[in-house]
Amino acid sequence: MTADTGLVVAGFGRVSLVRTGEGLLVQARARSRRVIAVAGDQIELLEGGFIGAVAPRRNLIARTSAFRSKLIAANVSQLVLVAACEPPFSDELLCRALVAAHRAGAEALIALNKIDLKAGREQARARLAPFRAAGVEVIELAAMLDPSPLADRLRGRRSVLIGQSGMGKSTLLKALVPEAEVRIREISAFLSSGKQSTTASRLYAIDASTELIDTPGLAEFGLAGLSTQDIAEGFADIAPLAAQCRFRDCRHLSEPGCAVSAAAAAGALSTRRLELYRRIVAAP
Ligand SMILES: Nc1nc2c(ncn2[C@@H]2O[C@H](COP(=O)(O)OP(=O)(O)OP(=O)(O)O)[C@@H](O)[C@H]2O)c(=O)[nH]1
Ligand SMILES: [Mg+2]
Ligand SMILES: [Zn+2]
Repeated sequence: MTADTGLVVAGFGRVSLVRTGEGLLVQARARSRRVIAVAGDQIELLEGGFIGAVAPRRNLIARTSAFRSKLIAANVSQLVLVAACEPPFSDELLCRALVAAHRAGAEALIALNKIDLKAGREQARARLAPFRAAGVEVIELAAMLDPSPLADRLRGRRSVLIGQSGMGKSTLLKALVPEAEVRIREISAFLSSGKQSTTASRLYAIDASTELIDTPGLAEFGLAGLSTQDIAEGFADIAPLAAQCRFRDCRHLSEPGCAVSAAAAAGALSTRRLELYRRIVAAP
């Protein structure tokens, strides 16, 4: 048997849509129930349309509850967290995705979309101010008018669009991917052909070295399994303060000598950031 390698463009359970080395799109099926591939996975493609093995991952973005884990994408270089002026977005969800990005060793930035909408714009900016203060890059744009502010930031990377439903992820994708309609139709045909859910992530090429993954809107981003320390490290403003806490295992809840609590009390750390950190620690 000859083994070729392929890139998973969309995966659902045991079935995946795979781009072969020659650039063809083929459907492939895992032989084992234990093999689950997701967009961004490199797989071994066997004769007969079978998936041999999933190559070791550089990283895996997944959201995890106490009951199950949902794969979002594999081997990504950055997360683009899409928020919008309208409808309102959850800053807690953004925090959670930033923790996941940090944990995965991926870069992350926030794209504030629909900046053409005056309603909600100042409120959205205010909600993002604590993120900017923490050093998170925020790009403002209107996907429908001009997606170019994001284009530069994507070049040469594999990025995954993450955000709540209605934020404009797919609109961004359509504006950034050449021949997007054709590419979307190819993948949609596959996803609707079998029993596969239409809620899989989908990978698109912008150019030879630039890829963008569209994902279904999410309302929750569970971080079950992450320790308090893991979560603190995902907060770029809290992590450096933690080194100055009296106790090395300080959770920054109500411990004496906590430098994080002190910074918030002194106004050096946004109280909203601390509140979100504590909320996530309480129920990761
Ligand atoms: N005014 C305005 N509307 C936009 C912009 N970008 C997207 N929209 C609209 O926002 C709505 C939602 O956009 P989608 O791209 O479908 O959002 P999504 O994030 O992919 O949503 P899900 O697939 O449900 O997760 C659509 O009606 C878009 O036309 C923008 O820059 N300005
Ligand atoms: Mg969409
Ligand atoms: Zn502390």
